Amino acid sequence: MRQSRALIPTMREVPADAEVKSHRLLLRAGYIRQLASGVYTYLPLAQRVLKKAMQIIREEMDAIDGQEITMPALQPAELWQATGRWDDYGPLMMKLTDRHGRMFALGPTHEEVITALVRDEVKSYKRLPLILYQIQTKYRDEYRPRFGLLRGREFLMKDAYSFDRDEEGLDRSYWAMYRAYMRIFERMGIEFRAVEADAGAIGGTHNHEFMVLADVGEDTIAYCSACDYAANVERAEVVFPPVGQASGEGGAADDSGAKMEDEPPAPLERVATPGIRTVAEQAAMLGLPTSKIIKNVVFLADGEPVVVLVRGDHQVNEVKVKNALGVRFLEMADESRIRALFGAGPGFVGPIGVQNVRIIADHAVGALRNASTGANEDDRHYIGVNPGRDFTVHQYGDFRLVQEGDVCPRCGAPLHFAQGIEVGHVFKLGTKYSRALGAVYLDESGNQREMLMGSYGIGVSRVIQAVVEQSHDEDGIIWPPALAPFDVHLIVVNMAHDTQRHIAEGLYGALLGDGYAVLFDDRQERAGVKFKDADLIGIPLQVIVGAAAERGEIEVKIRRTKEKRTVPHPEALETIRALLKELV
Ligand code: 9G3
Repeated sequence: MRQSRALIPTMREVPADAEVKSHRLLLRAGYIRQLASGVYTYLPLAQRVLKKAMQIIREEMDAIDGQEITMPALQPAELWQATGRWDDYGPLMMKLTDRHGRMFALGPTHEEVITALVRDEVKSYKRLPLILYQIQTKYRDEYRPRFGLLRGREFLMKDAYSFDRDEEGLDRSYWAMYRAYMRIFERMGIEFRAVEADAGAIGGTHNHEFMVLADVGEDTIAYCSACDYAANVERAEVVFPPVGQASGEGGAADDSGAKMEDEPPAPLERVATPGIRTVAEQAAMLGLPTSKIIKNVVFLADGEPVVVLVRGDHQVNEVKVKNALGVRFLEMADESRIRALFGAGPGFVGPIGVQNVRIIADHAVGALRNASTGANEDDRHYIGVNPGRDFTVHQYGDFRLVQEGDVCPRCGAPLHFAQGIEVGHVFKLGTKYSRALGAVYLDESGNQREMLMGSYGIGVSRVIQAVVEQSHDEDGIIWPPALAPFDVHLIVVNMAHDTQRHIAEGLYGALLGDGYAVLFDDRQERAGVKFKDADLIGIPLQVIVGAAAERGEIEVKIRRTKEKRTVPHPEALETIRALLKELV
């Protein structure tokens, strides 16, 4: 492609609203342009990257007998009403009415559509297992679209769905898809981790997310230093009692290291704590470590009030709470509701003397002795609080987020933490949709049975920006060769110079003849502009034809390492071919 003809509108300055590096780089390097909030046009360079990503995905889906289809984005409301999900997503689901007044969703995902299709077209066990997939635009009206393609309102997803006879069949499909995802992300040249993910209310152990490790990732993953355990912190289990402690609720030691149960229980006492706003202030005023503060977080679980108790140095894990309560909606109670329930503001809530509110507590709270918590009166707290004696807990459980210092639930080694961008997610769905929509098959004996489903997504437009986030430097993007828009960036320093132009044209023709994709910077631009643009665009290998061409020499530069080599022109092609084999 001759760059003098290409639409690659590079920019020096960047719009202020681009908060992350990868978003800024895709704008500056002329890959994308925003049409509206969370809605982007993929310009030619991005289109070429997407095409390579989709090619890798298609090859790996086809390799496990996935069959590609394309489903509509316009989805009748009736389908979503049949599965009860029409109102589950509120304003996140984009809805429209057609000219006859019929309601439609702009498809955010396709479980309903695919299940209805297979229900109507597949009746016999002979047709199973079946894996269908598509690469298609999805619509989700994010409240605050941000970070460019990482959280858009219209985005490209590969979504696949498997249909099996039974659990064993689903298991085979699930792990075949899992292994295909491993191959896809390896082939893309991405540094990623597959992590256990929250299974939501439908539960089940098999549910993995594929995370691109990057500091701006919105997900936090916990991974083990010794074994291959890795989990989204939303799901990561907390080992209780901490490894090496006595068993049972009384086994925890506070952060002073003293064993809890050694302390004789002190009398319960109400103290004045004027103006306390935070756990830290409460601990400081009462001369206690934060681990001896009992934090009370008030939720409405499907509208019912629940107070969750965790230690002051821990965080509530809302996903674990929601799953344990088995509710559809879990939201924080607002201050007016808290006052109505407890007679005090959020910082002064406590479990003592509380009626008609469900009280659940993280295991670590049960091990506390002589702790402090809210007295359900503004500017008042209790000290000498002892769970069991002073208040009852309806349910103990693992309700906190793992954090630094926690150990691996599999092998006990220390956990490490990293930020990740979710680019893939594989789910076992079971019969959730086949039951709701009646997708059944007849087995060998003519018995009618529900199909078992899995659903498997890759954020295709998201993954290309995640790669940029993970792979760039101060000069611009550094594409892994598998995704680069071109293999070679051929740059002529001075197109008005006959020798340079002649040598470049020769190399261009030869490389195209070899089947390489070449971006040929033939513009009448200053050399500095060309070099800056090349580093910004991020093609893995630059071939520079400049003044040295007079001496029969050209220069090659490896974008990732910035290593430069001067090569005699006659050997240029061989060197470039060898380097491309090394890089690709
Ligand atoms: C909706 C809206 C947003 C949604 C969903 C439904 C996420 C929804 C979960 C999934 C599950 C899998 C197939 C590919 C892999 C992920 N956000 N999810 O179901 F109506 Cl507005 O999409 N779907």
